[in-house]
Amino acid sequence: MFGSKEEFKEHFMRRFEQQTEEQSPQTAYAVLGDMLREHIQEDWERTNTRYAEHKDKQLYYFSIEFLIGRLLGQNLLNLACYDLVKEGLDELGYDLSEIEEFEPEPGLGNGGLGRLAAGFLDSLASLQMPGHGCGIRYKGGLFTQHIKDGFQTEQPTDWIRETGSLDVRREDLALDIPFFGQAGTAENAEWVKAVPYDMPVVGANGRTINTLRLWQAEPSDRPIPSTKTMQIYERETAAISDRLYPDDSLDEGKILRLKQQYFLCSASIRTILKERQFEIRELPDRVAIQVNDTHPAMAVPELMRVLLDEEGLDWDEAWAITTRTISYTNHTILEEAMEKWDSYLIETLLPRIYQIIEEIDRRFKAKLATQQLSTHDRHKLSIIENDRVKMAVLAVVGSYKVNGVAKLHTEILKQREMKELHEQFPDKFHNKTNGISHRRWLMKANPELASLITESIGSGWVTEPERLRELDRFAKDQSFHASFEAVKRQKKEQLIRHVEHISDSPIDPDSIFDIHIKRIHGYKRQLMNILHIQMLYDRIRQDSSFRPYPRTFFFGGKAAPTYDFAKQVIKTINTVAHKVNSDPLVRQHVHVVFVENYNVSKAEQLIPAANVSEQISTASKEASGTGNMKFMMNGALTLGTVDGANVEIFEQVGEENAFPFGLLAEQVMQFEKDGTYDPQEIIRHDPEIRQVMAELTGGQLTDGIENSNYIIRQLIDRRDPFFVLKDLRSYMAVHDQMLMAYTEQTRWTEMAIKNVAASGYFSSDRTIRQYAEEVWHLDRRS
Ligand code: 475
Repeated sequence: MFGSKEEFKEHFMRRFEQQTEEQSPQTAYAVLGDMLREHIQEDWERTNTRYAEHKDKQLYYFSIEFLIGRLLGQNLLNLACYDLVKEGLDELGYDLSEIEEFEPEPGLGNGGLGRLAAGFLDSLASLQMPGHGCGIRYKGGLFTQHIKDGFQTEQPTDWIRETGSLDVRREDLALDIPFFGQAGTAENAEWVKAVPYDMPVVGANGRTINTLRLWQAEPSDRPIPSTKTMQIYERETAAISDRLYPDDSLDEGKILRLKQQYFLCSASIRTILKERQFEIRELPDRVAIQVNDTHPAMAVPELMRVLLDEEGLDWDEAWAITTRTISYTNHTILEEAMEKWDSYLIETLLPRIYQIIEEIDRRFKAKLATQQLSTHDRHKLSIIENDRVKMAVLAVVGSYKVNGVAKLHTEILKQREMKELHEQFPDKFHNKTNGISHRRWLMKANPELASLITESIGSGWVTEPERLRELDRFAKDQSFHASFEAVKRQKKEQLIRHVEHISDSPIDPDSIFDIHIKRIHGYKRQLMNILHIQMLYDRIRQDSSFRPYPRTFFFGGKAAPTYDFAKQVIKTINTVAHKVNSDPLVRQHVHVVFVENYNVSKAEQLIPAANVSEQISTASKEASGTGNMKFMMNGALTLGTVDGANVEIFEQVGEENAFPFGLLAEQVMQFEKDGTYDPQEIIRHDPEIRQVMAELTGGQLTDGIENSNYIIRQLIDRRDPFFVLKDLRSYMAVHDQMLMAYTEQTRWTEMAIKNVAASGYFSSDRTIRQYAEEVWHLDRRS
């Protein structure tokens, strides 16, 4: 940020003294924010001018979530002045990491999908590519989680009210969006003003500063419909950007959500077209729009609407442009997460959009009419079916490229979930295996490991992460082992300092840190993990020869407030934790810690400290997973199912350097088809599982039976749809293997190093380069 430390200090102090507030770390945070804003302003403008002058094709990444995490530290790091600022502040008596803690985390996402979008922006700017985000500026991000008596409680999070935010209100770009009213004319419509807030996205070591444009909903100046009072209108308008839907993979299906989706798409598309400096027919050569899952799939009919009604193109021209501009990423095959909107809802709220969707559907069906297709196939190929609009079908039909997020997931899409669509459009489908920002997950979260790597192989990996492979040379190097182990130890101690206040007994840094952090969900199988822990408890107490190497199991994650099963899983984890941790014998071997309010900042503390990465989804259900990649990059070994990107992790590092287990995707899908899996059979034949089930159904794992009814219903009445009991034996066995491996310290460290070495492939820089080349056709500039 400044030529020298002295210059920084001087500037900082000058600003600091102008402040009326007391000179606290909080004020220091605000001052740093101001300095940063000023510092990047020029480069930000320069980037925009450069794009305009060079007529670069621009990418817009449409996403209902951008889980950006804290920005101060990451921006300083990307500007290559983190160390300088840290040292300068040190000399002034301030601790930068303490100041960073004052930044409220903008929780503008639920989990993987939102975090992926944020990581992609980091890679785009760092690769100096013209790629921007379009999203919503939710006033309240994802709720703050506290644990009370073992249960999750939810408090609203207000991240905006705090100072130091870098975004800029762009009143000049505000526009009105119509809802309801008459198709085509928008007569009697209810208008909502969309105001963009632009957030700079600072690329690493370059001068590229892209834009994350977040839209805020406000009352418009236009007359309101006579059927509404001002008060109701204002409330309903504010609601559009009031809060993020706290559900992940469960579709709440609320009209408000539909409003949010259209609000985002319409404001973004109209602005892109209004600001353009080219002929409308050039759109596909000048703009690419990526829709992140189906939430922004309204982009398809909205772009059609603008081209038809505002630009005056005919249908065929408009369709050709739309389907060469938009591409779509699918993130899940879970039936309940596949968005389907009741036709009447869209028709009432967005009458013109509904007409266009109907016409897209009609023309597509007309095209199919000439083919010999089964009724089943025709169903699968309908956009509108049984008075519902299937957003995924709309997104596929309206895009030129469609991708899954890991090899296995893409294959499942092509061969099963979207088989019929794939047959119609074989060339549209492609895979883009997800990636993570190595700048955040290695350089920022684990500077100690990053330095060690650079000392050993040089800094080439920073811009070419696949060069982490060069670490393989050190996999057997004793002195490297010692340094590597020292870093892991240091990160474990740092984590302990962060979490010890929540733990009822001291955490042993010599124990194996086994970490399971992600949204709480049936398919992610936190339940399997905690049942296994309870089985360890039983075994330790019943078998005096069973004294396993000490392990600390960490859990973290939020449950959607309406997802009762997931909430009971949290209660189970905390009940078993209490039981295990307060047993003097068991606690020498097993310790359980539930980390409250899991978010990006917590992940940055947890992941570098991990020895074991729990990635245990039911095979076929986790589209990719990205936490798995972060752990690997920090030298944790994956204990996981052959699912999502785990498959590619095993491929990259070799199965011998990981712990795969469990049913394969085909086996799961076969059981789902033939219905032959019977959990009761397992309970009957396996005494240990029988015991833990008896404890569960007796209410011992949840302080009473009423706190486990949803779990029991799922395992017994619903016949264990996520194969928890089916995979439990295999899970126990792989844990035993892992324990054996851990006791061979040298071998373990070697495996951990190999994981870091093989993790470069999972940098989102690789993913973004692939999208840029194969989908967006962006020119790379230097
Ligand atoms: C997958 N979120 C991961 C990750 O590709 C994958 C759904 C509905 C409403 C709001 N949010 C969602 C998701 O579907 C989601 O996070 N999906 C995840 O996307 C990135 O790595 O396997 O589950």
